[in-house]
Amino acid sequence: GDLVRPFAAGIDGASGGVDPAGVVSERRLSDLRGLFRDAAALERAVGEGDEVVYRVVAAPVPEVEGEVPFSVTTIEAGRVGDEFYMTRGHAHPEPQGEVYFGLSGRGVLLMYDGEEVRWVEIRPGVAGYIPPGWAHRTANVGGEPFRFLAVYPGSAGHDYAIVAEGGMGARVVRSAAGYEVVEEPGG
Ligand code: PAN
Ligand code: ZN
Repeated sequence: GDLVRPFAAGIDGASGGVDPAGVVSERRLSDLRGLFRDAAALERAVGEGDEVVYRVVAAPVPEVEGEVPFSVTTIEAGRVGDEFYMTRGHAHPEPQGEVYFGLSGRGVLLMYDGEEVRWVEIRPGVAGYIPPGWAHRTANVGGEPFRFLAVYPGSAGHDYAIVAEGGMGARVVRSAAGYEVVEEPGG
């Protein structure tokens, strides 16, 4: 098919905007059922307004082989029980790497290869590297929106079932120090 023509996109770290933008997607609390440990707290929060947990604004680059799609994710500040607001999480079924780059706020990039859990903190100016084959999820561990740029191969695909069913091997929860990453089988 036709490849995209050269272009530049504005990346607004204060709003999470991408200009020009392609697909924009939003995930609410009700889209995250089954992912947080405290299911009752999640249902209460759904009943109290079902707020948007995160939004992804993609640049207009198609997800096809050869292209390199990129997008900005904004995760709002908040928790379900003790667990910080987070993305659904997925793996790339064509094992290919991905780069995240922090734009604003503070988050944890959690990675899981099915056995080992690894995590890195992402702040503005920090790039996180996700190696091929590692499932990944981000959580906002700060008090303001957490934003990052994601860049990945267009042929990577997205497998959400692997995380929905098998978890990430750990949870990102509030602690006296601010947050901690707690390893938990099936978590
Ligand atoms: C990111 C994620 C984005 C939202 O662009 O897709 O942060 O997370 P979920 O896709 O798990 O809902 C990325 O990793 N793309 O490959
Ligand atoms: Zn990814």
